[in-house]
Amino acid sequence: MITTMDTATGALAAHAALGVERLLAMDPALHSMLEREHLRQEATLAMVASSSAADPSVLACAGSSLSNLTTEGYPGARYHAGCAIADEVEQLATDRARSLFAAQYANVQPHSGSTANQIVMCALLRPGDTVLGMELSAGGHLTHGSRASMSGRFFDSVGYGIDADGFLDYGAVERLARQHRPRLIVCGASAYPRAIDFARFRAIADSVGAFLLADISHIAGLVAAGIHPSPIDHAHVTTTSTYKQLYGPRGGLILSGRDSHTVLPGGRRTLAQALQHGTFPLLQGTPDLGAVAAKARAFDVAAQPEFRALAAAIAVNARSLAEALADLGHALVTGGTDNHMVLVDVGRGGLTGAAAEQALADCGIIVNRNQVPGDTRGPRITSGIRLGANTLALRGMGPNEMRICAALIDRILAALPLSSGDAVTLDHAVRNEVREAVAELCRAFPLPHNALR
Ligand code: DSN
Repeated sequence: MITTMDTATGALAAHAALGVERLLAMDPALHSMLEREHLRQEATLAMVASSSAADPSVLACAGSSLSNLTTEGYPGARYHAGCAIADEVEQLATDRARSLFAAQYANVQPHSGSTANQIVMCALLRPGDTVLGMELSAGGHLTHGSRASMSGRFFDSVGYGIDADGFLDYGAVERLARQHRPRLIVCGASAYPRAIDFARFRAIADSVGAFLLADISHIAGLVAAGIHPSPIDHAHVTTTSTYKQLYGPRGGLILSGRDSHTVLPGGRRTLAQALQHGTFPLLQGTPDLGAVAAKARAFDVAAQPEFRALAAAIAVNARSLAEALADLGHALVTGGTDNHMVLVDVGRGGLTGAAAEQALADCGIIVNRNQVPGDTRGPRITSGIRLGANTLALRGMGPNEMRICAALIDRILAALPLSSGDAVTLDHAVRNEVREAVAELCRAFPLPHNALR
C-alpha cells in the first residue's frame, strides 16, 4: 500500500519536467504558444488592474497530479475513495484562508470569483428575490446583478451608482434599499479606485433586513495585508477570486466572519452550512484539487511579511502613478486612488478607451478599456482606461518607475489621432521609442522567478 509519508523523492519535479518535455516533443505548436506567452509576460508591462503573476510554486501546485482527482464533498466527508491526501490539502487551504483573513469560515472550492458570487446568491436567495448591487457601468461586476448575467436574470436586480465625481453614492444606496427592500446587498467593485466603507454598507443592510455580500476580488491583497479595511466581520459573506491580488491560481474563495454561525430563517442551517451546501451540491461538483493546493500555497505566501511589503508598494505605486498622470494633465476618475487602481478619462482628451488600449498594447503596456462616470460610449469602446499596479510592484518597481510609466502612457496618448472608433495607427517613431523604454524597464525589473522569497 502506498503511504502518505513525505518522502521528497523528486517524483513531483520529475513529473513536471517530463510534462514540459513531452509537450515539446508531442505538440510543438502548443508548446510554442505557451512559451511565447511566458516570454510575452516577461517582456511587457502588465497593468490590467485585475491581473497579477503567480509564484512558480503556486503554478506547480495547480499543475500537479491532484488535478486528476474526481471527488465530491468535503474533507472527511467525500463521495469517493482515495482522498486522504486531498483532504489534508483542502483542510490546509481552508485553515490558511481563515487565518489570512481572520475569518471564522472559509470555502476554497469555488472555481472562480464569479462562481463564488453565484453560490452565495443561490444559497441565500430564492429566484425572484431582490438584489441591490453596483451598476456594471459605474464600476460593479457582471455577477452583482447585471442583466447580462444570471445574477440579473434569476433575481430582481436594482443598481446603485456613483456621483458626478465618481465617488460611491452611499445616500443613493440607502434610498434604494429603503425603496426596494432587497434580500441581498452587494458591495465591492471591479473599477472603483477608492476605499469602500463596509461598516456603512452593513448599517444599510441591517436597516432593511438584507444580507450583505462584499466581493473583494480586486482588493483582497490589500485587505489581507491590512492596507484596506476588512469586510469580514461587517459583511455576512465575503467573496474573492484568488488570481487577482492574491497572486494565486484561477479560482474563488468564500469567507464569513462573526455571522457564520447565525441560524438562517427557516431554522434549518447556519450561514456557514448554507454556504457549504450552496457550493456542493447546489452549484458545483468535483472541485479542482490542484487549484485548491495552489490556493493553499498562495495563502501562505500572502501571510508572509514580504507580502505586506508588496501590498504597501502596490498602494504607493498606484498613488504615484495617479499623481504623475494628473500632473501631466490627465483627468482621473475621483481625482486619484486609495487602492491599486487608476481610472483615466481619456474621452476628455478626445480619445476612446479602445483606441488607447490598442495603442498602449502595441507598445507593450497592457491595460484595459473601461467606462467612466456618465460615459456616452458603450463597454466595447468606452471613454476610459483602467490601470493597476499589482504586477509592476511585484517586479520591484517603485514611484520613480511609476513616473516613467506615466510619461510613456502620456507620450502614446498625446501621439494618437483623435478618434471615436477603436482602430488607430500610432506614429512609428513614438512607438519604437516607447517600445525600447518598455523593454528597458522589463529588463531592469524582471518578473521574479521565485517571487517574494
Ligand atoms: N472582473 C474582471 C476584471 O475586473 O477585469 C476580471 O475577472
